[in-house]
Amino acid sequence: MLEYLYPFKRYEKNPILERGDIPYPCNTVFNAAACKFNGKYVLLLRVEDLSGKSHLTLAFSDDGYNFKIEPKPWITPSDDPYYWVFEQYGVEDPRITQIGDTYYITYTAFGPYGARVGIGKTRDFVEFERVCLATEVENKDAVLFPEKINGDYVMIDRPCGLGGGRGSIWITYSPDLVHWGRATTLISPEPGWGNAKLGISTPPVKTKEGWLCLYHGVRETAAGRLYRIGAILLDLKNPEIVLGHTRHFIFGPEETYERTGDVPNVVFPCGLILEDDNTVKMYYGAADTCIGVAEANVDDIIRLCLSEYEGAI
Ligand code: M1P
Repeated sequence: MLEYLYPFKRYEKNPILERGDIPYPCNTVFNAAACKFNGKYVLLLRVEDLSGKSHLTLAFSDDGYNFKIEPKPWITPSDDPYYWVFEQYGVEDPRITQIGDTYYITYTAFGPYGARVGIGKTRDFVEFERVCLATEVENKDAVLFPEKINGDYVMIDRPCGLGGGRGSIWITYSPDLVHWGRATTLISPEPGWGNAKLGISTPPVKTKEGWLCLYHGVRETAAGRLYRIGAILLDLKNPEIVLGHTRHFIFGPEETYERTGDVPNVVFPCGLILEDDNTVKMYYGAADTCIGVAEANVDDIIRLCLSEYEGAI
C-alpha cells in the first residue's frame, strides 16, 4: 500500500557482497561507488581492514548483481608525503563520475586533522592518479557533476557535520578541479528524519526534469543515529536551484543486514546507475558491514521530489 512512497525494491539475494567475499582478510565491506565501464558494472568498494582503516578495492560484474572482486586493494593511502599526512587513517566512501572519457573518483581522505575531500582519476580502472585534495577539513560526501555547467566543474559536498556538527549540503565550482569557490548551500537539516545532518549520497544523474541525486539524512535518536535516504532534484542549467526534494525518506534500514552490524540502522548509498529502461540501481552500504542493491523507476523518484508530503498522518 505504501509502495508509492518507497520506490526502491531490494534485490532478493541481498546482501550482494560481504566480508567473506573479499579475497583477503578484512573486517567489513560497504559504501561502494558504482559506474559502468566497457559494458561491465564496476563497484569501488570501501573495505575496512583488520586495523580499522579503510582502502578501496575494485569489483566487476556482467549483470550488476554478481561481482568478482580484484585480489588486491586499488586505492590505499598515498605514499606521497603531501597526501599521506591527510590520508594516513584511510581512504573512504568513494563516488565515481564519468566526465568525457575520464572517470573521476571523489573520496574521503581521513587523517589526524579530520576528513577532507580527495579527487583522483582513471581512464582504464588500472592506473589511478590523484588530482588534488579539494577541500580543507571537515568536509566529505562529495560528488562531481558529469559535465561542466556554464564552463565550470561543479561539486556537491558537506562541510562540517563531524563530531556532532550540523552538516548541510553545499555546492561549489571550479575552472580546473583544483581551485574551488562560490560555495553556497543547497539543503540543510530540519526537524524530522534528517534532523542532525545531511550528506549527498550519489553523483547527479541527468534526467529531463533535472539533476537527480540521492542524499542521506541522519536522525539522532536515544538509541543512536539512524541513516535514511531521500532524493533531491536540481535545475539542469543552474543546479543551485532546488526544484524539489522528498519530504520524507524514501529508503531506510528494514532488513536484518541493515539493522544489525558494526554500525546498526545505516543505509548509505554511494552509487546510482541509470539503466536504459529508466530504472536505477542503487548500491548501498548496510550497517557499515555489507553491500546491497535496490532498484527503482526514475519517474517514481522524481514524482516524490516534486510532490508535497503525501504520508498519512
Ligand atoms: O556510520 C555511518 C556513516 O557515518 C559516516 O557518514 P557521514 O559522515 O556522512 O555521517 C561515514 O563514516 C560513513 O562511512 C558511514 O557509513
